Amino acid sequence: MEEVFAYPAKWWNEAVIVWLVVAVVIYAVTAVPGLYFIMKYRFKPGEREIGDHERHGHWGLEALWTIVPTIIVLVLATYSFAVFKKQRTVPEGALTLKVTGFMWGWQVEYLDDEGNTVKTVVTSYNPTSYEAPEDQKIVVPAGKPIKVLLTSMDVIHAFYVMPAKIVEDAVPGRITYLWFQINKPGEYWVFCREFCGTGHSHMFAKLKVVPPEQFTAWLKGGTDLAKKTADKNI
Ligand SMILES: [Cu+2]
Repeated sequence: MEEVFAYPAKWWNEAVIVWLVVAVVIYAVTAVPGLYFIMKYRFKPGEREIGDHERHGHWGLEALWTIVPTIIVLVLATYSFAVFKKQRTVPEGALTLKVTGFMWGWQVEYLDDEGNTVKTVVTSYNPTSYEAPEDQKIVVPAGKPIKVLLTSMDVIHAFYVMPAKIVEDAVPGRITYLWFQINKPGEYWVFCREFCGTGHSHMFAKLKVVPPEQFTAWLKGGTDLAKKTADKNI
């Protein structure tokens, strides 16, 4: 069985396939006969002129093309709502981060079970490079659900966790949330995805996904994550 890379990315990818297949099939069963009928019933001089427009209804056909699309719409709506529900329901045992956007960076607070901040990472604006210093990387454990509480200090930003394909607005004076889980350790991008000013295009951060033991060590104050990571060569 193929290992799942990230949630909710997995469900989006599936949803795209489902919608694409339905759309292509509907296109085929409507457009292809459509083209055929355009040719078959096109106007020919002397044919079907005045008084020659009798219409015959067909109840079976009418019922078919009312019932079948209704079923398709209901199935897609139910399926899509189930995906939406999964994407909005944070799994048990999630690690909680409080992320505050500002022009132009992110302040990431790691909260314990009581909601106290145990560690803070602040990313900064870097107009000249796409590298991030080690102490500005947002470190999270692999294979664990991460809940992100979002807000903003100034204007509306949006926290986009690219590998997990999830985004949510960070609005001043309000707390929004999202959750994600990435199973494969590595370094990934987080972007601001709401145009928030001249520094917007550089409002990115590196998300560093590490094995859970390494994460625990890092959270306990170990600032030697860079060294450990290099030693283990991941
Ligand atoms: Cu922003």
